[in-house]
Amino acid sequence: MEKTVFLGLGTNLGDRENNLSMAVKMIGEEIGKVTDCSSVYETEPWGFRSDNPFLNMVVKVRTSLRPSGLLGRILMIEAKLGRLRSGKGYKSRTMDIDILLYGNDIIKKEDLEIPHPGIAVRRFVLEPLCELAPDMIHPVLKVTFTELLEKCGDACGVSIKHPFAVT
Ligand code: PH2
Ligand code: MG
Ligand code: MG
Repeated sequence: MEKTVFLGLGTNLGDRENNLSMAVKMIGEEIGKVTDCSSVYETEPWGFRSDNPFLNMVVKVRTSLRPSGLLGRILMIEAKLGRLRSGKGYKSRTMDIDILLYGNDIIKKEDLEIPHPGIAVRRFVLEPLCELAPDMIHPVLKVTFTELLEKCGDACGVSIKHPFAVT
């Protein structure tokens, strides 16, 4: 059975624009049909200190992968794009792909929590997500993403940069 999933993409190392283009291309090849893309946003690092600002965006995908298989493909794409994982805490990275939503499913496992627990407190997720799904109800919090954005106290800078161009 196919599911509609929303993925959050973030990059603050290397050629950020190319990292996003490659990630969206690989998502289309490895995960499923990309049916919608938000604009690209330039965002201040949230939750850690870095001189490298992020580019963030959200994509909507139809996939027949189960959540564990989806996570496996995501980790593979991140690695192919040069993601190095080390130690604890947030680090600058070439590519981070987070599963924000998997249909309306609620999943709580050691290695995977869906909806992504950070959605409501991260403006860099809510702004692009509201472009694609403003009226969708958060499966756990039971309010729309627009309402979550209006109530979001996150003061980290988020500015829309340009539409995402499929290359
Ligand atoms: N991702 C994080 C931590 N902080 N800040 C911004 N602006 N964008 C991100 O994608 C991001 C972050 C953890 O994955
Ligand atoms: Mg993340
Ligand atoms: Mg991640």
